[in-house]
Amino acid sequence: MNGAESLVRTLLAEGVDVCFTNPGTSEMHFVAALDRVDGMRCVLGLFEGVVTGAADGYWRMAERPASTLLHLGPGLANGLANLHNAKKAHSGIVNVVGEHALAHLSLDAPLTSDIEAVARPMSNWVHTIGAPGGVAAAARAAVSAATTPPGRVATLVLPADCAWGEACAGNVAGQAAAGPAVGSAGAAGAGPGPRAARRPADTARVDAAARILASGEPTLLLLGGVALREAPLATAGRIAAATGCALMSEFYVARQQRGAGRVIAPRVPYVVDAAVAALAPYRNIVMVGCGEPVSFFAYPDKPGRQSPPGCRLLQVADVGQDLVGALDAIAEAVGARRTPPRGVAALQRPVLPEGPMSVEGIGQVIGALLPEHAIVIDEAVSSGRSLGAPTAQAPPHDWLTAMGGSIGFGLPTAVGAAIGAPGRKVLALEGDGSAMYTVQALWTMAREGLDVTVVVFANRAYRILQGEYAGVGAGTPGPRANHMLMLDRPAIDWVGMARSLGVEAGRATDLGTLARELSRGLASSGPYLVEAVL
Ligand SMILES: Cc1ncc(C[n+]2csc(CCOP(=O)(O)OP(=O)(O)O)c2C)c(N)n1
Repeated sequence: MNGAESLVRTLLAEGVDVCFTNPGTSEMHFVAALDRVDGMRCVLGLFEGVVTGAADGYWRMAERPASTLLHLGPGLANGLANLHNAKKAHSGIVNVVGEHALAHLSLDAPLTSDIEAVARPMSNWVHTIGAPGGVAAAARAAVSAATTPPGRVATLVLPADCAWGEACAGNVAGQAAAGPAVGSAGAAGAGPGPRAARRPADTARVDAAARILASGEPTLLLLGGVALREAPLATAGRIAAATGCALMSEFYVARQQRGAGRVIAPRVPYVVDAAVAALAPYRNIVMVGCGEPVSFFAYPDKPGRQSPPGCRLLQVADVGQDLVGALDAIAEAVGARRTPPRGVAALQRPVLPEGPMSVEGIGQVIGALLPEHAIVIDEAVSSGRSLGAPTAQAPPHDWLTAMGGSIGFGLPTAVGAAIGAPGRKVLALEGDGSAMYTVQALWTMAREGLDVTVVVFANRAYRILQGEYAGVGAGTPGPRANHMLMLDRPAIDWVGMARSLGVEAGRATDLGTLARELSRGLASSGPYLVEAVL
């Protein structure tokens, strides 16, 4: 067995059975191993940003890592923006990056680069394999790193000679020949190695939080990470009922469970003035699974910290700690364990609107039609400003956003979410500018027959940047500046684009047609794209 086959077998033994790929010559032995080893679902992406974004979406829904296969430094570099989003979202990913054979590196062939240097900023763990016999142990260590709570980006560099060289048959079962910090647990066929548990919350912080919450002072309980799942949200709702505190979630959410039956935790607004106003009433902010609310960017004359002056901030647990346990302990301490939760959403959909396209109307259409257990990928940018309220009482669903703010996240993440949660409808809401970054994902949706409905909000502009332009104090854009913010010449034909990539599509220019087109997409079991012209 060669090193590449040992890698595939070890990943499978560790429970990693999906690989998003975009290979090249140096990865051909990994590709060849796929024909010899059963069980790895391989999904081709036509750009590495699709590959890495898909791995992010997969983790968020499947709650276990996928692997990626990337071609040397440039392939990895193409995937970095979505690895940045994944790292900020604390998604576990095992990147496998091909490298030249070790003896070839000194020749400085065209694709030679410092792969570890490229990997490091967007990875939590990086390791280059030194010998074929070290592949299995390194792969196990990579999976262990990726699954360390809350979830980490692990990048494993696989030199071509380590892929084609003989890895002794027993190696899958675990003798490391070379390489640092590569643990020894777990044999092929014996199931995955041990996984790190979440660290418990500090009891002194839990007690301090309980005292603050019970004080009667205006207090906000701010939630992030897995505290935004149904059960911990219900616990937060009990705490709110018992203490009178308010509940919110951080602005960007890796995965928030919302809709009927779930406790409502509105997101802190994006716009600084709105965020500052939303947080102004509170003397205390108690944080579980997130940090303090800060502005996305610095603006002249606007605060970076959004909490009011003098507000007491207490982080009970960071995103990698036991958030369920932390909330349970607070509930116990404030006597809320059996209190019915406050703020549970009742099922109430908006009425389907008619008339010209508007941001408010879009929210109502989505709220009226969102299927039960849908997975919403929200990269609607300015067109998504009014999605929160009209979907809060829709049937239960999950909401995913780009934690790292790097656009081009939505379509790839939809691919990964669909593969990570089969049987659930994925609805990707996309600004047209954002969708263009990783539009190749549509082809993967078509090829894999994924159940994804995409709505592209074709305002033919980087609309949000027109507001940001004024926000940073640059005034009103002149014609040359505006030229950098408009996408209307030429206008992108999204229906033609989708069809050329194998995805059926339709166009809507008013709310009634949007509802019909969205219904059509949601009724189909494969991918469908709606171009919503604003
Ligand atoms: C990788 C990356 N490049 C650039 C940006 C800056 N940026 C933020 S929003 C935006 C435009 C988004 O346009 P679109 O998706 O059409 O949404 P709209 O603003 O029109 O609602 C850009 C370019 C970014 N966030 N990430």
